[in-house]
Amino acid sequence: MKPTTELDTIAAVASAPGGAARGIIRISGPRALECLASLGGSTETSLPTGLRGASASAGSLVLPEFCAPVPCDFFVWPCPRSYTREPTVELHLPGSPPILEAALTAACRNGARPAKPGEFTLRAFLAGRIDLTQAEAVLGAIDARDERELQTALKQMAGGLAGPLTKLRGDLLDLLAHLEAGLDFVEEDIEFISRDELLAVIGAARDALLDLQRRMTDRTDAAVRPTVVLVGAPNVGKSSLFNALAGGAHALVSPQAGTTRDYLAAAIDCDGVAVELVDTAGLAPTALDAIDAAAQRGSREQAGAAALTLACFDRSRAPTSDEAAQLRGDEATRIVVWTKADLPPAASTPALVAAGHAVVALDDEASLRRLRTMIAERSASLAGGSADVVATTAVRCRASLAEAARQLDDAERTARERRGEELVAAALRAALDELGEIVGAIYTDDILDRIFSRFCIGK
Ligand SMILES: Nc1nc2c(ncn2[C@@H]2O[C@H](COP(=O)(O)OP(=O)(O)OP(=O)(O)O)[C@@H](O)[C@H]2O)c(=O)[nH]1
Ligand SMILES: [Mg+2]
Repeated sequence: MKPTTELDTIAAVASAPGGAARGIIRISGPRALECLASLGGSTETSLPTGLRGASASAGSLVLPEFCAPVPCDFFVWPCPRSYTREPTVELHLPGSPPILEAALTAACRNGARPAKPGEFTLRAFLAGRIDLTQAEAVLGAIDARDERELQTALKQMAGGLAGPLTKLRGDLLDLLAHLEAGLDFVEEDIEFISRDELLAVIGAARDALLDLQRRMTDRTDAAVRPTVVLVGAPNVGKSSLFNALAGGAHALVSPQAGTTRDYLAAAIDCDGVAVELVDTAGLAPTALDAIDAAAQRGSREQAGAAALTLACFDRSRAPTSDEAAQLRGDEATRIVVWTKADLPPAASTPALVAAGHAVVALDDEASLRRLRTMIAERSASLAGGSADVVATTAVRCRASLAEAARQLDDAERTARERRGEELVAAALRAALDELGEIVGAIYTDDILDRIFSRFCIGK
């Protein structure tokens, strides 16, 4: 998703899908209040502009699809108090899907367009309301599977990580400003910062960084490497995927079903998370012979002992009835992987591909990279532990934190050895760039895409 700079107004159903007592339509953007007025809501508030908080009024919505007006509470958040820092309106309606759909259509007829997944949170990030770690925490709270994960996400959303990172960046920026001022006045022999002060600030920054690294790595550095097992019917491409992820031709691959008989393991690194990847023999409802039966027993044992399974399905052919039954499950301990995505999909498969599934082709490095990230995040979140950072952030930021720490070490050594303040400044700048990537002060479309495309529409 590209960061949108055009100022259009977006609308979406912000409540959970399905029927409920209440349903919410959220509208955000410069024309949100006009849109509200066209829908019949009041934009009046008795407070002067600037002091205005949220206002609420009860009324009704006239929708052409229905013969009677629909009761509606209108909530208005004037700019910049809203989540997106844009004028924002919420329509609280009876939570019936046809009513919500009609209200969304009405909003889109009156100046809004349908929001993309995560676009409200993307706008909150682009407006400087939250940093990237907080955006990831929003996703972490939505996806939390238990109380502990929810608490972790809520702490991070409240700035548990953004706060120390902002302070650290501020301290390093001040230090850099002093150093650069000294470089500008090098002829005058004015000392802007003493070497002891310089070393003290770098040392404190290094400690703060170590603390952040510890908070992010407890969860992902479990003493026991999690076992990730490839399972699926014969010939779906498990061994080929094993080779692609493990980086080499470890497992035998052939067009003949039943190629793999014994399991094979390799230690691999997924985005900095070490896992044990295991390839197994294909599982079929009935075994062909005694060897096949033994091979399948081995596969089931491996799958049973796995921390995480990669359940593989061939996207280029329709699933068997056995596979269709397996697809209905939704477990935290497995990732559904659709293989052979370079081939045309079978007619029935696109409808079965759900959010959270991986779609991979061996010749598409980006699809393999996404799968590695999914494995890392899921393993990290399953490992639990004491980390107080959501798994998505921990996995995304590990490399940046390690590089920032390396640059600070470099800065400290250079300062100690008096090898020139230009070199110290260069190392500090490199460390700041890495920290900037963590909070999103420096970002690429690719990073935003990876984070925000996982949100659902309306968040
Ligand atoms: N076009 C295409 N072919 C693939 C892909 N992945 C695997 N294949 C082919 O699918 C066939 C089966 O691949 P394997 O990796 O041996 O499948 P398997 O699931 O390990 O099979 P068993 O060991 O028999 O259970 C081979 O001919 C592969 O070349 C892919 O991404 N695209
Ligand atoms: Mg195989």
